[in-house]
Amino acid sequence: MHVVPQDLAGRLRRARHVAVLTGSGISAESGVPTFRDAQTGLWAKYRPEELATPEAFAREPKLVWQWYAWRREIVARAEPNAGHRAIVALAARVPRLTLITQNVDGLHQRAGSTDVIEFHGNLARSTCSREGIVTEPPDGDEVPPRCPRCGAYLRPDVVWFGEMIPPPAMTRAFDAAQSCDIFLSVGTSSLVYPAAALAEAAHAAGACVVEINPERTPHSHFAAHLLAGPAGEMLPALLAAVADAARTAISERDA
Ligand code: BJW
Repeated sequence: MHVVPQDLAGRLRRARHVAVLTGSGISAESGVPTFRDAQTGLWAKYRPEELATPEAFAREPKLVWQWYAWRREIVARAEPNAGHRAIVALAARVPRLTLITQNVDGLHQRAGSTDVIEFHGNLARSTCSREGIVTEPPDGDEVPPRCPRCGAYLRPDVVWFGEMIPPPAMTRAFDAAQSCDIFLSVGTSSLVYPAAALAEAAHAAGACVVEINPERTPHSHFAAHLLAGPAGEMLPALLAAVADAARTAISERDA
């Protein structure tokens, strides 16, 4: 059983707005490899940072499309885990919770989270590489498939290195980071910007930053609390501690 500091549980119980930023670590316990985890099988010889770029797609569209097709299959077989579900339950306990995810796997939505800010897109969707319009791939064997409107290649609707974060996601995420009382950074290496700047903005605005990760990150030094363990265990433990704090507060009020 993981011990959650009592002052953190009390603070979370009283919070008016909680912002949660998740990274690929939260889906690790669902069997989806983290972004920087060693790739397996056919993909072991490629570095993810080199495939997730517009330059790689321009050079080798078939290879990049096939990498995403492989990852789509892994995600389709995966199920949300206790960490995803704990965020759904936490949202029901606090007046306001903003969930921002860097993940492209859609597992938060499948767990029941609504209004998720998808900072880096979603690999289940495809867009036209020329016009940027979200489009269903047509039937056929061509890889990558072509846009039915203009004939350009379709690409996954994700944000690659060097590309802009969708402006509405950027605005909503930074607004939440700057207005929350508590910022939970869950399962992210905090290496990729501008997502990593969200915790920095929350800290600068006076929020209590909590990091949930088995490993330290470049943000650990300013986190008020480090819950060093897997998200699938730490988030349910945090939720249970908040429920305990709420029960204690009620019995003290009624005593
Ligand atoms: C567990 C766990 C368990 C394991 N429980 N935890 C400032 C400084 C330096 C560079 C830049 C900067 N600003 C911008 C840049 C450039 C670049 C960047 O950040 N580079 C860095 C690598 C240095 N950023 C960009 O290019 C961004 N665009 C941009 O800045 O545009 C500017 C612009 C302006 C105007 C015009 C044009 C452009 C875009 C970044 C897009 C990133 N996209 C990706 C790919 C998405 C599609 C895909 O998945 O293929 O997003 S990259 C990849 O990294 C992916 C992830 O969402 C993201 C974050 O990774 P994440 O989730 O943190 O995964 P890992 O693997 O790194 O870490 C997993 C963690 O989980 C670890 O810590 C484990 O310990 C932990 N863990 N098990 C809890 N059970």
